Amino acid sequence: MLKSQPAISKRVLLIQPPYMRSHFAAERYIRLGLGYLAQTLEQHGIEYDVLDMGLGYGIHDLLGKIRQFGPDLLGCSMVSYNYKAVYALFEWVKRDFPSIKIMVGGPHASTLREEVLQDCPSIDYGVVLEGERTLIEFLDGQPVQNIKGLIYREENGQIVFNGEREFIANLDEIPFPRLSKFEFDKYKMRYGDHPGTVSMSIVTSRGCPYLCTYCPVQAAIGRKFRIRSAKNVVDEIEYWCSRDCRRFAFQDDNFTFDTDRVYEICDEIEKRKLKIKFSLGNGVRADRVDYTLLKRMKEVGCDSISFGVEAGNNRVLKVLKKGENIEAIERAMKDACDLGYGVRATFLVGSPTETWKDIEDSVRLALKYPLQSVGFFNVVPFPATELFRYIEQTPGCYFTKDPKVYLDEYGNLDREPLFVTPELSYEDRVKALRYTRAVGRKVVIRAILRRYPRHAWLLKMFATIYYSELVQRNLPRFRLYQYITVLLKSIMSSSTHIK
Ligand code: B12
Ligand code: SF4
Repeated sequence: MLKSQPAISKRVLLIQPPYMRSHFAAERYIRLGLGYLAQTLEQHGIEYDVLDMGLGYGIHDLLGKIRQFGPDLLGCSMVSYNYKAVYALFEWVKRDFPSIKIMVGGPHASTLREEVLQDCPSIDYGVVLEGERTLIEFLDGQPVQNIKGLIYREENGQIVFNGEREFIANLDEIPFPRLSKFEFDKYKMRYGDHPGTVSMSIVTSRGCPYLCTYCPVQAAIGRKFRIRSAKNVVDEIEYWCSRDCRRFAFQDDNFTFDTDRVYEICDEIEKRKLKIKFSLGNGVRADRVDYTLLKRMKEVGCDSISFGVEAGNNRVLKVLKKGENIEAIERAMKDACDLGYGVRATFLVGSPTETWKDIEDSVRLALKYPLQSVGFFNVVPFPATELFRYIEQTPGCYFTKDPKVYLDEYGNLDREPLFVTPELSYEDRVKALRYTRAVGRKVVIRAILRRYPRHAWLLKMFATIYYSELVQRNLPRFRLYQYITVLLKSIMSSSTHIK
């Protein structure tokens, strides 16, 4: 257990930057990384506040908050997307409040490490991987050179990384987020099956032991798989039920890796008579579920599930080191559809060695089962992945853009290939992305028509316009589009999906 210490006099402002350019702008997600840090500060009696700029706050709101709260440390959680705008935000803060120290953590700092401080002189500290213990040691006044997980600048300007710290082995030891300083009401759903309540995200494990070549998760939170016990997880669910939440989203990278634990979680939900709905939207591995487990999860409220399929045949799955085969994937997709789940499948388009024929296999699979939606994603090579190194080192492969540029932009780069391989030219990649987007539209329109057959022609017309290239290319940055997207998503996910 992290030892509780006497109150530390430093004041901390935790922020999540805004992501106004992406379609995530309209959706209000509670940031669990910040939530965990906030709870740890609370446990240690440290004065802190939170500003989630994703709720529509701009630089002037941030400066106002700093003026009013007077923090010594600004702690910011960052993904790489949009990082240049976030660096600009820090420069602004430093101009107006030069004595504030700025610390960044999250996937961007964990992946790019020292480079982050090199590129942005306004950042004083970086934190790699889990932040709870590093932050507390820092606030406790321990010498910076002794704090594992910390990146800092020496007086001569040299940037030093102290090396990774050991992972927290037992996640039950850290308190789950209670979000007392978050503007909780602002995350309430406007539509969906429980409008007026918050759809609560929960993370029940950290890390993933697999070695998929394209995956940024290992760099972001580590390979060592660690869990919270079923009791601890359901304590959190029960806590949120007491605050009126009824819908939950498990955001784990590999929720079903330990299947015994999943059964225990189901039993515990049932034992405590919790009437909830939950989704597994973050890509479950098909080889870590079977019919019995899917059925059990369904019985206690799981109604939608997303499979990270990635490719339509065993050859490409092998190249991606996915560690599962297409037979297992098909079986899981079929079982989930038969059980009445809202099923989503996600694919990569243009993986190393992938050809048109392989892409046709993905398309065939996407159209084979009554899926609720399908995502075909432009492959983004993240630094620190095997895929990134493959493109750097393989003859005939090259990046079409400087990674530093596309990492800032990729949230909106689903039309522009970021690398080329000998098997698939740039032009073919553009065509493949357009083609698979059309398949994605077809799957969603089919799902809408299955759900609402009586309004078929009207819905088909609306969906055809909404999913058209013209709308999808030009309108996502507008508020109205973003609201319609949220509405559409919640309509699609708000029924019980019984066939
Ligand atoms: C859930 C999730 C989302 C959800 C968030 C919903 C929610 N309620 O939280 C949604 C769907 C909104 C989302 C969106 C996006 N996501 Co996302 N997401 C995740 C996921 C699966 C889990 C994040 C999480 O909650 N982890 C649990 C918490 C406890 O861990 P944590 O956030 O990492 O925080 C810990 C440490 O990082 C550190 N830390 C974090 N911040 C700070 C700050 C300070 C000051 C300190 C000291 C420490 C610290 O301490 C925390 C506690 O230990 C991760 C995968 C992963 N494992 O990281 C991808 C991941 C973070 N997402 C990613 C991406 C790319 C995106 C998008 C850009 C996608 C897109 N194409 O637009 C958007 C960005 C929008 C945004 N503002 O974040 C990438 C980031 C890669 C990178 N290097 O930048 C990841 C790694 C996965 C992936 N497959 O690509 N995401
Ligand atoms: S893609 Fe999924 S299974 Fe593969 S390493 Fe990443 S989180 Fe793990």
